[in-house]
Amino acid sequence: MTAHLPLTDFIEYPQDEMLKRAQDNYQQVKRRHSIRSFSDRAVPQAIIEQCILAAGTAPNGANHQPWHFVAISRPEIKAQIRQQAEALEQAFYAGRAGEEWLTALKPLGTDANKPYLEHAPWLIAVFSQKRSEDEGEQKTNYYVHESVGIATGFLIQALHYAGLATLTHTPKPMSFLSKVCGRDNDNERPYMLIIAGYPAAEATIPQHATDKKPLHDICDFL
Ligand code: IYR
Repeated sequence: MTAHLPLTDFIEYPQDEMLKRAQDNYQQVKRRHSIRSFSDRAVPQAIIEQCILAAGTAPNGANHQPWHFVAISRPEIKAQIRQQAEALEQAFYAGRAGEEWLTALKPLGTDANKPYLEHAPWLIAVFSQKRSEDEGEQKTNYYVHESVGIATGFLIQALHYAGLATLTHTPKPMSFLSKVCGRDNDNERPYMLIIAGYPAAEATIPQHATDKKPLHDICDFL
Protein backbone atom coordinates (compact mmCIF):
# COMPACT_ATOMS: atom_id res chain seq x y z
CA MET A 1 0.00 0.00 0.00
CA THR A 2 1.28 3.43 -0.89
CA ALA A 3 0.64 6.23 1.55
CA HIS A 4 -2.37 8.45 0.96
CA LEU A 5 -3.42 11.55 2.87
CA PRO A 6 -6.92 12.85 3.53
CA LEU A 7 -7.98 15.71 1.24
CA THR A 8 -8.22 18.55 3.72
CA ASP A 9 -7.74 21.71 1.63
CA PHE A 10 -10.57 21.38 -0.89
CA ILE A 11 -12.99 24.26 -0.41
CA GLU A 12 -16.65 23.79 -1.32
CA TYR A 13 -18.61 26.92 -2.28
CA PRO A 14 -22.36 27.26 -2.74
CA GLN A 15 -23.16 27.02 -6.47
CA ASP A 16 -24.24 30.65 -6.81
CA GLU A 17 -20.88 31.62 -5.36
CA MET A 18 -19.14 29.16 -7.72
CA LEU A 19 -20.72 30.93 -10.68
CA LYS A 20 -19.69 34.32 -9.31
CA ARG A 21 -16.13 33.07 -8.78
CA ALA A 22 -16.01 31.63 -12.31
CA GLN A 23 -17.27 34.95 -13.72
CA ASP A 24 -14.81 36.95 -11.63
CA ASN A 25 -11.93 34.74 -12.73
CA TYR A 26 -12.87 35.16 -16.39
CA GLN A 27 -12.95 38.94 -15.93
CA GLN A 28 -9.52 38.78 -14.31
CA VAL A 29 -7.84 36.59 -16.92
CA LYS A 30 -9.39 38.66 -19.71
CA ARG A 31 -7.23 41.53 -18.50
CA ARG A 32 -4.04 39.60 -19.26
CA HIS A 33 -2.53 40.84 -22.49
CA SER A 34 0.76 40.05 -24.12
CA ILE A 35 2.65 43.32 -24.32
CA ARG A 36 5.89 44.16 -26.07
CA SER A 37 6.91 47.32 -24.30
CA PHE A 38 8.17 46.90 -20.73
CA SER A 39 9.32 49.38 -18.10
CA ASP A 40 12.73 48.78 -16.49
CA ARG A 41 11.16 49.20 -13.04
CA ALA A 42 12.52 46.53 -10.69
CA VAL A 43 10.36 43.67 -9.41
CA PRO A 44 11.49 41.89 -6.21
CA GLN A 45 12.76 38.34 -6.65
CA ALA A 46 10.45 37.19 -3.83
CA ILE A 47 7.44 37.77 -6.13
CA ILE A 48 8.98 35.72 -8.94
CA GLU A 49 9.81 32.94 -6.47
CA GLN A 50 6.17 32.60 -5.42
CA CYS A 51 5.05 32.49 -9.07
CA ILE A 52 7.55 29.73 -9.85
CA LEU A 53 6.38 27.80 -6.77
CA ALA A 54 2.83 28.09 -8.18
CA ALA A 55 4.03 26.81 -11.58
CA GLY A 56 5.65 23.86 -9.81
CA THR A 57 2.25 22.70 -8.53
CA ALA A 58 1.01 21.96 -12.07
CA PRO A 59 -0.41 18.50 -12.76
CA ASN A 60 2.23 16.44 -14.55
CA GLY A 61 3.20 12.92 -15.56
CA ALA A 62 3.79 10.59 -12.59
CA ASN A 63 4.66 13.66 -10.50
CA HIS A 64 8.17 13.65 -11.95
CA GLN A 65 7.86 17.43 -12.41
CA PRO A 66 9.82 17.51 -15.67
CA TRP A 67 10.68 21.22 -15.62
CA HIS A 68 13.34 23.67 -14.64
CA PHE A 69 13.01 27.46 -14.49
CA VAL A 70 15.85 29.92 -14.90
CA ALA A 71 14.82 33.40 -13.73
CA ILE A 72 17.15 36.02 -15.14
CA SER A 73 17.50 39.59 -13.89
CA ARG A 74 21.23 40.22 -14.51
CA PRO A 75 21.60 42.89 -17.22
CA GLU A 76 24.57 41.21 -18.92
CA ILE A 77 22.64 37.93 -19.35
CA LYS A 78 19.54 39.74 -20.62
CA ALA A 79 21.77 41.60 -23.12
CA GLN A 80 23.17 38.29 -24.40
CA ILE A 81 19.68 36.86 -24.78
CA ARG A 82 18.49 39.97 -26.64
CA GLN A 83 21.47 39.94 -28.98
CA GLN A 84 21.07 36.25 -29.87
CA ALA A 85 17.26 36.32 -30.08
CA GLU A 86 17.33 39.36 -32.37
CA ALA A 87 19.86 37.71 -34.69
CA LEU A 88 17.50 34.72 -35.06
CA GLU A 89 14.43 36.91 -35.46
CA GLN A 90 16.14 38.91 -38.20
CA ALA A 91 16.51 35.72 -40.25
CA PHE A 92 12.91 34.76 -39.38
CA TYR A 93 11.42 38.06 -40.53
CA ALA A 94 13.74 38.22 -43.56
CA GLY A 95 12.06 35.12 -44.96
CA ARG A 96 12.75 31.98 -42.92
CA ALA A 97 9.20 32.21 -41.51
CA GLY A 98 7.64 31.90 -44.96
CA GLU A 99 5.00 34.14 -46.48
CA GLU A 100 1.93 32.65 -44.77
CA TRP A 101 3.40 32.98 -41.28
CA LEU A 102 4.59 36.54 -41.88
CA THR A 103 1.12 37.47 -43.16
CA ALA A 104 -0.45 35.98 -40.00
CA LEU A 105 1.86 38.12 -37.85
CA LYS A 106 1.13 41.39 -39.69
CA PRO A 107 -1.81 42.44 -37.44
CA LEU A 108 0.39 42.01 -34.36
CA GLY A 109 2.96 44.46 -35.70
CA THR A 110 5.89 42.39 -34.43
CA ASP A 111 9.39 42.64 -35.88
CA ALA A 112 12.93 41.49 -35.15
CA ASN A 113 13.60 44.17 -32.55
CA LYS A 114 13.21 42.87 -29.01
CA PRO A 115 14.31 45.72 -26.70
CA TYR A 116 12.04 44.37 -23.97
CA LEU A 117 14.44 41.44 -23.54
CA GLU A 118 16.75 43.98 -21.88
CA HIS A 119 14.21 46.42 -20.44
CA ALA A 120 12.00 43.96 -18.56
CA PRO A 121 13.24 43.17 -15.04
CA TRP A 122 12.74 39.41 -15.41
CA LEU A 123 13.14 36.82 -18.17
CA ILE A 124 12.08 33.35 -17.09
CA ALA A 125 13.42 30.54 -19.27
CA VAL A 126 11.39 27.34 -18.96
CA PHE A 127 13.18 24.05 -19.68
CA SER A 128 11.67 20.60 -20.12
CA GLN A 129 13.45 17.49 -18.92
CA LYS A 130 13.37 14.05 -20.60
CA ARG A 131 14.55 12.32 -17.44
CA SER A 132 14.59 13.09 -13.73
CA GLU A 133 17.10 12.10 -11.13
CA ASP A 134 15.70 10.53 -7.99
CA GLU A 135 18.12 9.55 -5.23
CA GLY A 136 20.89 9.09 -7.80
CA GLU A 137 18.67 7.03 -10.12
CA GLN A 138 17.59 8.16 -13.59
CA LYS A 139 13.90 7.84 -14.36
CA THR A 140 12.03 8.53 -17.58
CA ASN A 141 9.60 11.46 -17.57
CA TYR A 142 6.12 11.10 -19.09
CA TYR A 143 3.87 13.58 -20.89
CA VAL A 144 6.73 16.04 -20.78
CA HIS A 145 5.32 18.53 -23.29
CA GLU A 146 1.86 18.51 -21.73
CA SER A 147 3.25 18.87 -18.20
CA VAL A 148 5.59 21.73 -19.05
CA GLY A 149 2.84 23.46 -21.06
CA ILE A 150 0.50 23.36 -18.07
CA ALA A 151 3.24 24.58 -15.70
CA THR A 152 4.00 27.45 -18.07
CA GLY A 153 0.29 28.34 -18.09
CA PHE A 154 0.26 28.31 -14.31
CA LEU A 155 3.33 30.55 -14.31
CA ILE A 156 1.76 33.09 -16.66
CA GLN A 157 -1.43 33.09 -14.57
CA ALA A 158 0.54 33.51 -11.32
CA LEU A 159 2.52 36.43 -12.73
CA HIS A 160 -0.69 38.08 -13.94
CA TYR A 161 -2.44 37.49 -10.61
CA ALA A 162 0.55 39.02 -8.80
CA GLY A 163 0.16 42.15 -10.93
CA LEU A 164 2.81 41.71 -13.59
CA ALA A 165 2.54 42.00 -17.35
CA THR A 166 3.89 39.11 -19.41
CA LEU A 167 4.93 38.06 -22.87
CA THR A 168 5.66 34.57 -24.16
CA HIS A 169 8.62 34.36 -26.50
CA THR A 170 9.78 31.37 -28.52
CA PRO A 171 12.71 32.35 -30.72
CA LYS A 172 13.50 29.58 -33.18
CA PRO A 173 15.74 27.69 -32.63
CA MET A 174 15.93 28.28 -28.89
CA SER A 175 19.09 26.26 -28.29
CA PHE A 176 21.09 29.43 -27.53
CA LEU A 177 19.05 29.72 -24.32
CA SER A 178 20.50 26.44 -23.07
CA LYS A 179 24.01 27.83 -23.40
CA VAL A 180 23.22 31.25 -21.95
CA CYS A 181 21.43 29.65 -18.97
CA GLY A 182 24.15 27.06 -18.37
CA ARG A 183 21.76 24.17 -19.12
CA ASP A 184 23.33 22.85 -22.30
CA ASN A 185 22.95 19.13 -21.71
CA ASP A 186 21.38 16.12 -23.36
CA ASN A 187 18.46 15.98 -20.89
CA GLU A 188 16.97 19.47 -21.07
CA ARG A 189 15.32 21.46 -23.86
CA PRO A 190 14.33 25.12 -23.76
CA TYR A 191 10.54 25.29 -23.89
CA MET A 192 9.66 28.97 -23.70
CA LEU A 193 10.90 32.33 -22.48
CA ILE A 194 8.48 34.37 -20.36
CA ILE A 195 9.10 38.08 -20.06
CA ALA A 196 7.67 39.66 -16.91
CA GLY A 197 7.55 43.15 -15.48
CA TYR A 198 5.62 46.41 -15.44
CA PRO A 199 4.29 47.64 -18.77
CA ALA A 200 5.99 50.75 -20.17
CA ALA A 201 3.83 53.89 -20.04
CA GLU A 202 3.44 53.67 -23.84
CA ALA A 203 2.57 49.94 -23.90
CA THR A 204 -0.22 48.99 -26.31
CA ILE A 205 -2.04 45.81 -27.25
CA PRO A 206 -2.75 44.90 -30.88
CA GLN A 207 -6.48 45.14 -31.53
CA HIS A 208 -6.24 41.84 -33.40
CA ALA A 209 -5.20 40.09 -30.16
CA THR A 210 -8.39 41.18 -28.37
CA ASP A 211 -10.64 39.38 -30.85
CA LYS A 212 -11.44 36.15 -28.97
CA LYS A 213 -13.59 33.35 -30.37
CA PRO A 214 -17.07 33.09 -28.81
CA LEU A 215 -17.95 30.14 -26.61
CA HIS A 216 -19.95 28.35 -29.32
CA ASP A 217 -16.88 28.37 -31.57
CA ILE A 218 -14.52 26.93 -28.98
CA CYS A 219 -16.81 24.52 -27.14
CA ASP A 220 -19.49 21.89 -27.61
CA PHE A 221 -21.61 20.57 -24.77
CA LEU A 222 -22.71 17.00 -25.39
N1 IYR B 1 9.00 34.74 -32.50
C1 IYR B 1 8.73 35.89 -33.35
C2 IYR B 1 7.51 35.70 -34.20
C3 IYR B 1 6.21 35.51 -33.56
C4 IYR B 1 5.53 34.35 -33.79
C5 IYR B 1 4.28 34.16 -33.30
I1 IYR B 1 3.27 32.49 -33.79
C6 IYR B 1 3.66 35.16 -32.54
O1 IYR B 1 2.38 34.96 -32.04
C7 IYR B 1 4.33 36.35 -32.31
C8 IYR B 1 5.62 36.53 -32.82
C9 IYR B 1 8.67 37.18 -32.53
O2 IYR B 1 8.70 37.13 -31.30
O3 IYR B 1 8.61 38.24 -33.11
